[in-house]
Formats: sequence, C-alpha cells, structure tokens
Amino acid sequence: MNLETGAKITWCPGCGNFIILSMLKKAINELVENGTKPENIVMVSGIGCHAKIVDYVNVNSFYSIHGRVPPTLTGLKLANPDLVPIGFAGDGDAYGEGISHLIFAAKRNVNVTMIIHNNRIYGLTTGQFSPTTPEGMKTKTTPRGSIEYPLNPIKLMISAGATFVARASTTDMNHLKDMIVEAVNHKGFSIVDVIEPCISFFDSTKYLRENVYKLEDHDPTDEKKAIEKAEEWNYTAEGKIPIGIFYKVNKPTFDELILRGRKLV
Ligand SMILES: Cc1ncc(C[n+]2csc(CCOP(=O)(O)OP(=O)(O)O)c2C)c(N)n1
Ligand code: SF4
Repeated sequence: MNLETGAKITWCPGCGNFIILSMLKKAINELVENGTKPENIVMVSGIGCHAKIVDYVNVNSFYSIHGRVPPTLTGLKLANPDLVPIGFAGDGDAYGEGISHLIFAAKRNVNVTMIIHNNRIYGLTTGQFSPTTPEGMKTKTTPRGSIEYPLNPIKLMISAGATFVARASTTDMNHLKDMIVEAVNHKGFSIVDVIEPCISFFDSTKYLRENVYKLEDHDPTDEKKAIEKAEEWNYTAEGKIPIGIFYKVNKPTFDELILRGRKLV
C-alpha cells in the first residue's frame, strides 16, 4: 500500500532516520499483507528529530510530548484493544526524559511496540549528550568529554520486564525491517533499540559498518544469557555490536489482564 503523505522531509541528508522510515514502510506493508488492518495501526512519537516520522507515514498517528510515548501507547491499547500502537522515540526522549514511563510500560508488559531511534545524542536541540552517549565524548554540554558511563537499555529493559527486547542497526536494513515486524507481532511489551548515526552531531556510520554483527546461537528465552549477551556492548565508543533478539518470552499482558478483570474478554 502507498504510505506516502506528501509532507516535505526535513531531516539532514544522510540521517539514519531515512533508513528507519523506509524499513518501517516495508514492515507495515508486510504486516498488512499478513492480516493487520492498516486502519488499526497507530504511530505515536515523542519530541525530537525522530518524532517527525509520524508526518511521513500515511497511517493514524499522534504526536505526543517529550518522553510520554509509552503512556500514550498504553492508553490507546486499553481504550481499543484492536489497535496496534507503535511508538517512536529518541534515546533522549525514551531513556532520558521518559525513562520512568518506559520502565513501567515494560514492567506491565503492555502489548505495544517501541522503536528507539538511538543516535546517542540529542539531535533536534543540536548536539547535547544523551543517556547513551559514550564516556569521554565531547558534546555541547560535555565540552571536556562526558564523565558519565552510558546506560545499557537492553539490560535495563530485560530487567524491567519487557518480553521482547531487540537491537537493530541502520547499517543492516533488511534485519531492521525484520526486527520491526517481529516486535509488532510479539504479544507483550516489545522494544527495538535501533542504533543509527546523527550525521550532524554524532556520525557513527563508519563505526557501525565495521562493528555490527548478527547474534547467532543465542537462546532468547534464557534471561541470564540474554543479560550476558547484552553486556557484550555497553554503548561505549568501541567494541563489536551484536544485533538481533536478545530476549523473547510469553507472559500475560497488562491490557489482557485489565480486560479480563472487567469481564470484557
Ligand atoms: C520536557 C522537555 N524538555 C526538553 C525539551 C527540549 N527538547 C526537545 S527535543 C530534545 C532532545 C531530543 O533528543 P532525542 O530524544 O535523542 O531525539 P533526536 O532529536 O535525536 O531524534 C529536547 C531536550 C522539550 N521539548 N520538552
Ligand atoms: S540533527 Fe541528526 S538526528 Fe536530526 S535530522 Fe540531522 S542528522 Fe538526523
């Protein structure tokens, strides 16, 4: 289906968001071919460069506020369980401003999906450090190099209770599309941390091309092994970056438990 909206795309040429946008459209088409009703898909965004993605895809959408994508997704799913809510947030938005909301949506295992545009910097506000900026990196707010260790969201989300935790990279496009489809198809709280370059303020393209590799021989139902795998790369400035599904288990979802309580299912 044609998902173009005709809106002018204002991202910097070369921004990783272009790849997320084009793989998202492919993923939506695949989901629709396999039975998802397009009118049930609702995109929700936070605030930042990533957030403009809702203007560029012709499905229902809601431009939310900074860090509040997870509660918006939760509200949509509870109000109408037929909906397929998909959230889009930056690393600043999801892991900084909105971290408590993200943790609680994961803890509750709400049946929604979060796609994180993790360029490891604040893009829209022109280059301040974020929770996943590597230690030592010079940014506008860390002119002598960041003295903080980066957060590892894969480890955090597994510990918080998310039942689908994956990482993708804009340097492996088909894999990114597959991760989006798998996350949306998973029943429970799903998150895909997409590592991407911000061409203007943190160009990681070369590093990603040289260091991203696909997880193999990994059992995603084993929580301890998933955390061990997640520790292979702690969002530092160097090291190999595994991509794929770290953790995937089935548990009752928050929305289903609420509806059962109201005797609606
Ligand atoms: C409550 C609140 N705090 C701060 C801001 C200013 N602000 C807008 S976007 C942004 C950072 C966005 O960074 P990120 O989420 O990583 O998204 P990106 O622009 O990199 O896609 C900030 C701090 C805001 N709009 N609202
Ligand atoms: S500032 Fe960075 S994240 Fe924002 S559009 Fe430009 S390259 Fe993309």
